[in-house]
Amino acid sequence: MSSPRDAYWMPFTANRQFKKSPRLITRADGMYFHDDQGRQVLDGIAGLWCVNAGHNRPRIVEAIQKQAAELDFAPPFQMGHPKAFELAERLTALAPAGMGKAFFTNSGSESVDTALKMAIAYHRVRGEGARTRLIGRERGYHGVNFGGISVGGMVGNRKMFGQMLGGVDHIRHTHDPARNAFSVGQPVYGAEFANDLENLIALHDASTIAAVIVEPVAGSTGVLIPPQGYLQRLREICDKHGILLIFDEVITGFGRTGNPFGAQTFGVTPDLMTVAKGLTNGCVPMGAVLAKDFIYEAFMQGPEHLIEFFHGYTYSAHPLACAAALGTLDTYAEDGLLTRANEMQGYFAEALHSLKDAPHVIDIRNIGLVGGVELAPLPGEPGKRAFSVFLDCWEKGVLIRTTGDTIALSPPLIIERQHIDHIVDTVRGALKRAA
Ligand code: PXG
Ligand code: PLP
Repeated sequence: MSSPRDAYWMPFTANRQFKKSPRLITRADGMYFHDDQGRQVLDGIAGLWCVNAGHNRPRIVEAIQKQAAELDFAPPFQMGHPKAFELAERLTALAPAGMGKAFFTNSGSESVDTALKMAIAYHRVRGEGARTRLIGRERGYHGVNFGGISVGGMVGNRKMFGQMLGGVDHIRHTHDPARNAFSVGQPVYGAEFANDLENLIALHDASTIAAVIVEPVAGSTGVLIPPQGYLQRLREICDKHGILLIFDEVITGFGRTGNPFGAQTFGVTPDLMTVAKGLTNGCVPMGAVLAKDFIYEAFMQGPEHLIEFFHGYTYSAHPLACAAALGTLDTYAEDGLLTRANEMQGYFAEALHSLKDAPHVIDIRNIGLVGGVELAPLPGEPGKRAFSVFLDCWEKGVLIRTTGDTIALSPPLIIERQHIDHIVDTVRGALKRAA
């Protein structure tokens, strides 16, 4: 029987559970959502890791309103509009040195597939067309398009969808609770996981490998912080073998770890970087790929009237998205938000790790303003315990996120100490009530 809510096939949602007992958000402001029951709910996850400046920020709202009335759309192919160029300048100025080019997309998933295509094409335009292989990592999340799920490593996102891209291989993930459980910040053990890349090079030969893609901090899979020295080791191996290193910074971008990008927090510069989410504070869909200059330059050859890279989206650099992104970057700058996680991370870490003795907790992980609290699964029912904690927190007025049996927290970067206390106390209460 169809109900008024049956037509909407919801993404990454337990549709039947939701429709029996919907959670409808109607309004948001600052650190809070408001639901259709008139309740206020503290946002512990920045919407979905994206509303880094908090909700309903006036500069961004005004920028969008003004843009909608001024220029609704401009074709992005063989045409441009001023804000696209301005945004590319502003964005690359925040990026690590040498990453001077920005290509626009509409999401993290599109950014990932764009970066993978850039990597393969880059080698081809340089005469190394045999370098087509892509290397991802177990438990990686790189969005939901075919390229992204091929290099991704979350079984639920892959197993239903056939063969995916050929010529993809994976290194191991870095989660090692036996040695690293309850690490504060970067775990000590595990740089050697990066040596898996050497094994794959020995297996396939470097001359067949285009790129390696990893999240600096794996978010979606349950907040896995890179072990000390791990990303440096990956960089060294890529350099030694002429392989491009792609950082997927869709979650770590825009201040999450205490710097504009994770690359800066960890002191490792990739060749390509994918961003989305916080680029527009979640207000208008937008993503981007930031590229080192040498990658762009490699494409700039042949007759000048010819297109150099056969790729782009109808809505690449959409005027509304560019306006939202510029308003967002202004807001980040005015409020010092891209480094605020540095100031708050000590308090956040202490509060989070105070859950160590709460029921069911088997590991806690954190960096900047992102945290993971891993629970022992209910026997034979993976994910169920954490989902019950999620529902309990929602009832109590706090929005958290769970993936498997890990609770993920990634609050807006405007968070204050009392909000951190509120989130952690609510999670603690829910853990006490959980089966
Ligand atoms: N790469 C990474 C590292 C991401 O975290 C994407 C790509 C895809 O972005 P789009 O905009 O296409 O969704 C993401 C997105 C979760 C969760 O629960 C995380 C994401 C998306 C949905 C859920 O952790 N991250
Ligand atoms: N499908 C069809 C039939 C199209 O014409 C287009 C774009 O023109 C697309 C898909 C791709 O859409 P987008 O550029 O928004 O990704």
